[in-house]
Amino acid sequence: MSNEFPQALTIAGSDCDGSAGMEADMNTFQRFNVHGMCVMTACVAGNSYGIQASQALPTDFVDQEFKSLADDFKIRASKTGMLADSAMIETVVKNYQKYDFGPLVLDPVIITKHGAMLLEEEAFETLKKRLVPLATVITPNFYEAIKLTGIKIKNDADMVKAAHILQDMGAKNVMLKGPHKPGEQKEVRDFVLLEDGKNFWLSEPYFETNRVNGTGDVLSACITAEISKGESLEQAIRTAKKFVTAAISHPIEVGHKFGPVNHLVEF
Ligand code: PXL
Repeated sequence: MSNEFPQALTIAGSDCDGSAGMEADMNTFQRFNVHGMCVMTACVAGNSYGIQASQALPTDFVDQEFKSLADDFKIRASKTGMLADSAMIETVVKNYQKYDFGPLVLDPVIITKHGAMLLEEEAFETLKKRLVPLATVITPNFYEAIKLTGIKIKNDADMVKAAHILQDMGAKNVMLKGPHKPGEQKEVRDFVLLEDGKNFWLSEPYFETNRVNGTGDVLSACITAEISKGESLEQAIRTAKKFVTAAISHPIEVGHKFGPVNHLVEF
């Protein structure tokens, strides 16, 4: 077997309702014609009303997941999602440094849009010190950028400043997602700062909906899928922004409250 088909990895938690986490990542990998694999870090019991319970997996089991994949596959790009706690971050760092799993897309999953914590507070420092320096690209949302940089982000200049701080913390490239203010805005603007200093804004229309579960997961999974196929990071970021906008603006009817974005949207 030649093992050359594009292969991508998500290191993430499972969300049992399929809207976010590992399931959203795997759907997105498939949508972009990449063979997806997953190192599962945690399991979340949840639905469109919220999260009811979550459980981190034993780190020695996670070690074995990495080894099993490394022993057989040729993973060309990886992403992280929910990492739960410091011990899990350390496990991911150790394994990512041990094996060659390609560029790393770091989606710093901290809290859901509805306030459920997906990373323990004491793990922020571990994330900043140990994982951010390994990131090929970091894709924080507005709230996560505030948490990671410690600055108040009130305007475009603050977003630019935050992106530079994240780069100074060791992330090679930054895609910082702009705020969403229901009723107040016509577009969602993200700021991108690349390793060579090139920077630009990406803007797409704002679509008012409560079906946005998994938005960040789908965005970072799309970037991962595209770079696993050899696409440039800049083009992968541009594609991901367009795809997420399409996935949000063509909602599907599942669940009673906060539904998922449409992973299968025509694109
Ligand atoms: O979308 C963030 C996220 C990531 N990973 C898991 C989740 C969620 C949100 O619910 O459950 C496992």
